[in-house]
Amino acid sequence: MKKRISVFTLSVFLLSLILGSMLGVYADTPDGTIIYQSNFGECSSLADANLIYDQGEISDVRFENGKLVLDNRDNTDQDVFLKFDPAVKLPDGVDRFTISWEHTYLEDTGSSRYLAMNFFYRDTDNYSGSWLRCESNLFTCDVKLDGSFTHYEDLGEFEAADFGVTGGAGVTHNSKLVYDKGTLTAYVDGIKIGSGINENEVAEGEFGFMVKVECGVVLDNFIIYTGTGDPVYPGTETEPEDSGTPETADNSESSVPVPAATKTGDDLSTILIIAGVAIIAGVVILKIRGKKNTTK
Ligand SMILES: [Ca+2]
Repeated sequence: MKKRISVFTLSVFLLSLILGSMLGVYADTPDGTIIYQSNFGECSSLADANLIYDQGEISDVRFENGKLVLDNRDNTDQDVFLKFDPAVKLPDGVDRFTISWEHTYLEDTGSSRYLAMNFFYRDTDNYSGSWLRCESNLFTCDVKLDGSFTHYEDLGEFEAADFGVTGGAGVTHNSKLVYDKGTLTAYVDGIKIGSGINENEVAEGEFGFMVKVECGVVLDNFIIYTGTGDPVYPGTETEPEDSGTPETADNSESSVPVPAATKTGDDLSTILIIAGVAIIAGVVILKIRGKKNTTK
């Protein structure tokens, strides 16, 4: 009888271990988990950066000095939408994330042309996001959540040229979007420049971005991660690249896009393997115990 209880206890222990590990991964993804990252250092095509077109195409795409150049200035036809392949999505149960990137607009980019970050992207008519742009002398920020726009024009001390669509081409900035359960806040160079709230927002869909017609932009240090703090780089305490520092060479870069879909798949496989091994071990133990009991 004593042995039966210990086998039962062991089974319950194994089962709770399996369920615990599954719930742990799917309901409680830690803040700072990177779901996409690229410094574009080892890329020579959009596919290398896990990017695909979803609408339109940019005639001049190239990688220079470890940065992605998207020169859409000759395109007067339609805005170009890009997204990730494999798709980048939030892990289940996560509704807080940060997108951070470095951008430089090219000379002669048209007035009010810009790069826009999209999230909860279902298609070109159905997504949320934010764009930061200059309109003549005015720097504006739009925040789009669940189809409703908030347009910010009074952004205080900012000079349009500093944010560079027309006058400020060639100036590199670090932008960041922080989404926290329906509240979106936009930062440029660490300064808050706009925000929007929509409590009805559903945290579903993919991540991507849009390059406006007549816009040329250089992208670097692109990262999407869970939570509103800092990203956690696996196996290292330091960031792989000091964002904002101009690059001369790309030797120091570790440019490996981390698509969410692959990560989630790997996690799932690991769980299934662990669960399988645990179940087999449990059955073997039960059989051995059973044999011992019958031989006694
Ligand atoms: Ca780079």
